[in-house]
Amino acid sequence: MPSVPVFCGKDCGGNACPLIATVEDGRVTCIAHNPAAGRYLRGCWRGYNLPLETYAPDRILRPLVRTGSRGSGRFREASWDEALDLTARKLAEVRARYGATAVMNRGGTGTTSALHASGALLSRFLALFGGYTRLTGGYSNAAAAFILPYLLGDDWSVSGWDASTMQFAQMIILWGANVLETRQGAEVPQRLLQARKRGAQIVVIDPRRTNTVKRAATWWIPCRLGTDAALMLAVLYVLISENLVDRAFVEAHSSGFDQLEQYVLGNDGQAKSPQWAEGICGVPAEEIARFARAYSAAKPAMLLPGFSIQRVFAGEEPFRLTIALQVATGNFGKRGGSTGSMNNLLPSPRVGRLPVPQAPNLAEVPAVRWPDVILQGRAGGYVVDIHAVYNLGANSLNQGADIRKAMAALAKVDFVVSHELFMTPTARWSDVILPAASSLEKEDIGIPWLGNYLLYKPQAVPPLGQARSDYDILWDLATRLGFGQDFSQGRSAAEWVQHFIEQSEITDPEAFRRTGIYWAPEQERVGLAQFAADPARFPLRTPSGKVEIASEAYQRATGFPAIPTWQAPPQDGRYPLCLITPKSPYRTHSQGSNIAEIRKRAAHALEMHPQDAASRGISDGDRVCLYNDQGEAIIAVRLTEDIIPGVVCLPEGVWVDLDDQGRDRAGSANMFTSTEGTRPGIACVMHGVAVEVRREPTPGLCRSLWHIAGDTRPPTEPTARQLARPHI
Ligand SMILES: Nc1nc2c(c(=O)[nH]1)N[C@H]1C(S)=C(S)[C@@H](COP(=O)(O)OP(=O)(O)OC[C@H]3O[C@@H](n4cnc5c(=O)[nH]c(N)nc54)[C@H](O)[C@@H]3O)O[C@H]1N2
Ligand SMILES: Nc1nc2c(c(=O)[nH]1)N[C@H]1C(S)=C(S)[C@@H](COP(=O)(O)OP(=O)(O)OC[C@H]3O[C@@H](n4cnc5c(=O)[nH]c(N)nc54)[C@H](O)[C@@H]3O)O[C@H]1N2
Ligand SMILES: [Mo]
Repeated sequence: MPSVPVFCGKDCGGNACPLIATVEDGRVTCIAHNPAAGRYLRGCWRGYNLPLETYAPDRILRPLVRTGSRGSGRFREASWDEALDLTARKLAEVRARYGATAVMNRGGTGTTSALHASGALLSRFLALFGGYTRLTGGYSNAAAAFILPYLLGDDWSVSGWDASTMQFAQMIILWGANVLETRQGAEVPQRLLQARKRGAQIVVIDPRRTNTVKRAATWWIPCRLGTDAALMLAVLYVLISENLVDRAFVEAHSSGFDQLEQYVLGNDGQAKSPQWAEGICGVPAEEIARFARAYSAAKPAMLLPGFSIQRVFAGEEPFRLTIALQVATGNFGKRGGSTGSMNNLLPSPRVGRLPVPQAPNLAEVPAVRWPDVILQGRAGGYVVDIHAVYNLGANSLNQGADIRKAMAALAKVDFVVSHELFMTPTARWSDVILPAASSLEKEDIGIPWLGNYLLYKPQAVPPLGQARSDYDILWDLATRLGFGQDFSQGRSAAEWVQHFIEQSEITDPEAFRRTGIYWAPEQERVGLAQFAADPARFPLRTPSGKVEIASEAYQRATGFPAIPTWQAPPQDGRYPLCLITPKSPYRTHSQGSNIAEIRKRAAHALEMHPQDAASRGISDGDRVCLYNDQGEAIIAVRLTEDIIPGVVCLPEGVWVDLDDQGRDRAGSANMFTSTEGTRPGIACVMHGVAVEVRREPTPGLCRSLWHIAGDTRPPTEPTARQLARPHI
């Protein structure tokens, strides 16, 4: 029974996790841990269930062309020739009439590896096509990516750390980071559990009692959504007023701390004391002070912020403060400490990757605003009018903000094409759907989210039905449009992979292909360690050569204060509850939303604290209406004390399913989010969304709710063996 190394290659927080697939009679029957990767670097539930995706009964296996109105879901099967001819003709028409930038590049995060990377593939194709409109910022970390260059200069891109350095931390602060479920590096979960075992203090700051809290935390500090900046300022207040700041470190490594200090002490008339913060974030003043003291005493302390804390109103501020905190406590750039920046900012080993040429014509618009760009175009002040949308590895309609606006946008353009495995809401709103090969059906090199290693997978099984790899699809399309040779450079997918390995630092390619893993020599990297050790000799590339805690450049460019400040989110009395839309442990974003086994694992429901339910006459299992100005959903409610009062939780990624009144019956998180974005970064806001909940007229209908969210279709094969795998 042959087994081969594989990995998912999805934008899942791991991106490259070491797995082994067993192949029997041309089918993958089991996925297990790849022992060559050792004990820390491990896969998760999602990887062990890869076959559920490949062998799902509703997988699209032939090209489809729309027959009903757009969004109606009516399609007919077509030959590859017909579907590709039609796509090439439509794209060429749009280009001839409006210019190439009239095509919006919606390359998503479906695949992230060296060759079959949705974003790079589509950008390469469209650059050679003549240009496109590019979405900037993305949904993951746009606010952080906006602000970090002001603090750290170009060095922000190397400000992370290797997961193995968690073994040196005395305290690990997971600030809005649920790493046992979102990973943030495939080695992070096991390293965290190990740290817990050896007695490190593990503090989790999160409005939910997550699995990370339950399994790893020694201290859970529940705080209100989007109030982290206030809590951080109050921690600084304690450090300053109790003389716990590492003054020598601050002096040598940062500029502008004095300005922040004045603000914290109240030069605007308000001291940012724990008592002040308690009223905002709900954490008792005494606990804030206790936390600040423990933090300053633990050496080294590692602060790992989730991306969540910047996907909120004024999301630019929290990452300025996580960095200020690590500087103030002298943990910045130390082994077992961290810079306070995103942890996944370190280079991966040298290896070839699909080149993306410069596009001759390029328009740029902020990702979160993509529906507005289509709906308003130049007349609305945007730089371009969009006439075609190209989705590749993206469930754009479901995963961007404001689904109803996104529907209106997709209805407006002349042409929409998607490469997909499934009839996602976005595919449904397309004119042509091109069936894509799944992860197990493609050879590739895995580039990790975090870590100094690479993975290899051969094609474990050939594509099912008529599915083809995105590379092959685009090559064919490029040939029809007259640039096939430029696109492929004459290389098949396998030849590109071979070429990438030849360009790499891997010294034993045969072992890489056989074991599926290459470890680079250095495994304990600490971002900005040289600067931390000797700031005079290794200055940062910022105006002061130091961490710019006050950034005049930022103030000049944006008109916002040079130092991080507390900006209270606007209140709307109609919507007193705060919605949180985190990742599901069982899905990568919207992937798996259609798969019965996965839905059964995580019956989808709105989570709510019993206090909030009682005041609204709601009981566990009731059907409720969740609503705000953006939209409405009818959904089952699950009461839990694992969430603080005032906050409700709806995991992101469930496919929208509108009834004839335009209400969502599935509970898709982006029915409620807005395309407005933060200021000044125009980054998405997906946590801390103002909503209200009311009981629907027929209470109790969903007492057996843990079945309505599931699916009644017969289970797909293979089943039991996959589901038996433990996750993490
Ligand atoms: N299972 C799974 N893991 C994933 C992904 C996935 O799809 N599925 N996607 C990956 C991708 S692409 C990304 S960008 C990352 C994103 O990673 P994150 O943005 O960090 O993930 P979230 O689940 O949104 O939030 C993490 C935790 O923060 C908490 N939280 C939310 N808002 C706040 C807040 O205002 N303050 C505080 N203190 N806590 C808050 C949530 O309750 C949640 O437990 O995850 C990656 N990991
Ligand atoms: N409310 C809310 N919304 C969010 C978030 C949130 O926290 N809350 N998180 C945001 C974040 S961080 C991100 S990164 C985005 C992600 O948003 P998207 O990039 O849209 O990610 P997915 O939902 O995973 O969609 C990927 C699609 O690619 C398809 N696919 C998988 N493999 C392949 C392949 O090999 N080829 C092709 N052609 N297709 C493939 C899958 O079937 C799936 O439909 O979502 C964002 N949306
Ligand atoms: Mo993301």
